[in-house]
Amino acid sequence: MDIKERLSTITNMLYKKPYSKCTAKELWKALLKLTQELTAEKEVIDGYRKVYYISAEFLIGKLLSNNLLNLGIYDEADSLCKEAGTSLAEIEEIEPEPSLGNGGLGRLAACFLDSIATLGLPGAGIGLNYHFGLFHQVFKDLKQDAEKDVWIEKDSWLKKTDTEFEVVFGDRKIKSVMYDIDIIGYDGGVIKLHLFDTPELDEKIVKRGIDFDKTAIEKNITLFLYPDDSDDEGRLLRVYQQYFMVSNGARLILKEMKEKGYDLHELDRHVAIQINDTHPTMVIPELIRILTQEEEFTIDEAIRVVSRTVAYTNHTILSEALEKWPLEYLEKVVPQLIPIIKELSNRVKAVNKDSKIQIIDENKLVHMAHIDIHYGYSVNGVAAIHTDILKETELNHFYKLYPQKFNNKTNGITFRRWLLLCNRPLTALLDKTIGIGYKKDADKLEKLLEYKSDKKVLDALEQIKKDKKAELISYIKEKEGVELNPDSIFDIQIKRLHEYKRQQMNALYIIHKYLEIKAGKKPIRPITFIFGAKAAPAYVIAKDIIHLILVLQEIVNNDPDVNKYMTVVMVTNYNVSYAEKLIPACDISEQISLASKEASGTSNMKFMLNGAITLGTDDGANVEIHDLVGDDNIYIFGAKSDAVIEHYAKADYVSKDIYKKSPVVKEAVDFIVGKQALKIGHKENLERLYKELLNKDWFMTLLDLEDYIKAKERIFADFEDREKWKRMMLFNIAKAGFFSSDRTIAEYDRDIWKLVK
Ligand code: 26V
Repeated sequence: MDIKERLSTITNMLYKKPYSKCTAKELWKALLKLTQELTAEKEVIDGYRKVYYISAEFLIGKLLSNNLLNLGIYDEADSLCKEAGTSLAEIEEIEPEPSLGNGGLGRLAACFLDSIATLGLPGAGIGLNYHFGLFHQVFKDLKQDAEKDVWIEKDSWLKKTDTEFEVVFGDRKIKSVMYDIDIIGYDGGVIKLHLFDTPELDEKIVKRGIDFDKTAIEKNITLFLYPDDSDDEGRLLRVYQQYFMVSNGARLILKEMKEKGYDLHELDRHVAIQINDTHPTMVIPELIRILTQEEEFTIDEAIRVVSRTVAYTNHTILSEALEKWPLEYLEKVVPQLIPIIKELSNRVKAVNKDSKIQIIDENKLVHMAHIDIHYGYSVNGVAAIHTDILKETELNHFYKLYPQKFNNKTNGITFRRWLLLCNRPLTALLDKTIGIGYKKDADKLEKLLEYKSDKKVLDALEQIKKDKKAELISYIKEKEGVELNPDSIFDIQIKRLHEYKRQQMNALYIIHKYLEIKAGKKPIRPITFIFGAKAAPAYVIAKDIIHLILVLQEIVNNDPDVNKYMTVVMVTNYNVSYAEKLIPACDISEQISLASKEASGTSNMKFMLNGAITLGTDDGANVEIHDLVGDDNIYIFGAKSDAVIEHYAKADYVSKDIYKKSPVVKEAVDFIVGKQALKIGHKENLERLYKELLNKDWFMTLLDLEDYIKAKERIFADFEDREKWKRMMLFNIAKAGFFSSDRTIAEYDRDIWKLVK
């Protein structure tokens, strides 16, 4: 039966009418059902050895278009929708976006599942089913406000399974139930994302915004991702969540081993467990506990087999983000793990007294990453420079102990979502010029270089960018009520809000430009500055930075002297679907983290693939982009990571000195607490941010500001050399193949998982 007939059968059954008479909402449900039926007919990839990717986040995005594409029926489904007077793009607006992640770490996990399924590798994801996700961002009074993000509807991709466990904590037991989401590979098989939840959850305990009783654990455990951890109750809840995730995960893995008739003593032969950052670390003591207490392993046997099964990925060098739990929290929440954790700690101490590598430190803090490194068989960073910094600086003591465990796996992105789906015109152009081979083998994108002097192709690239800008303009007009100029340069920074990513530096540039225009120095071409970012609700300065950007948006966009030349917009509730609209429309990709601090970045890769030019520091994967495209096709500025690391080591960075020395810097910083800003914004927020920049500036914004301003002037000027710019676009697209997550996953498999025999 073909797709058309099958859709008809479904709509007749559901709505007693043909698909051509259905509304967009009805078609969404019918296509969901059709996709689920087609998926059920496919085989779930299995094998002798399987990887379990355990992660607190899976930022999978909307799935309908992605699944239809990967099933090879996108175009057909789209034309059927058109017969009904709608389109897949329109239906996509109805589909809720699963809110199961925060930023790059979660999106990476999603790209990885897509590639695992596409490459036909036996694997699964294990995580939690947060009912209200991270949070839904709204702006009120020029400030971020957080609301619950309701994404689960009656008809959804989630399928309840009959897998149920009971998770035992020190002070309670909580029932669990497993939900599955099918992950469909591109022209490939199916794997499962297992999301654990509890039937005891009570959504009604969320009162105002995202407030709820943090002590009612069984009612709240899967309500939110990263609940506020500014107090003990919040931090304890995070430990409950983590143990809930790994205890269920461990049970599932062992259950599958047994069902396949494997001997648990051979766990390491059949299973690789990839620990995505430290959130799932407790899976190590938990597996050891189960094997010793329930499976008659000796402690030596259990430690040995588990250590050969788990591998750890580090995603940050920021010390405040490396989890350390007070032992007393763990004693309360998971007392059964305490003897194991102490045993693991004692074994380390027995052979090495170095305080830097201990699991339990002198303050009775348990260093989760240290458990992973001592008792895992692989430790990887996520970009070349990041892995080098881990080896040479942050984790140097561990590297000296276990050099063989350390390896790099430069991140990647799935080209299905970040090219084939979000930029269909560019995909069509590539198909026409270089053929379709790049869809299975991303390195083939390099063939595009043959067209570097082909006027038709270069003009087509420019036209696609224009069209994508036009689409974004109408979307932003509708969502944010802001009018953008189609002839302006689109300069975009979209990522979690964090001081090290330095959205505040971009804001200071905007102030600088605003003042220049006010003084009569007009830019050759108007510029549109776009931001998208959520700040953790307890991260005060991050929220102050959002406030500053929203204040600037008001000032700039309402100033008739200026708004012809520049516009600022911070989009509301930035998420995966917003990214899919922003990235293809971008001219300048802002990747301006303080060198050494951005482990990799992945939006830099998405932008590059869509023909945006990177303006960035020598950090994360920017370094590899730079190596690939060469000096002529990227704009790199600012202090290098070595210099930054040295500043920290010597503690010799004083932001006030730069402020005093540089009139340009001073003028921009002073604007934050000047009359104009205070008239619109809040004194408390603006003054706090001003003081932070002057007296601390831990992420060295002022250090790079002047250089950043120069680099921006250079890139804006070059935008006017249209021939040069189009060539740069082409170069970036052609060289992006390396960043396919298919390559990354093939490397994980080759070096760490070894799934293919
Ligand atoms: C988490 C937190 C949470 C509390 C507040 C401070 C803070 C700072 C950083 C983090 C980062 C957690 C790990 C993470 O998300 N890392 C990101 O992983 C991406 C995928 O590897 C990578 O591209 C990004 O560079 C990296 O920041």
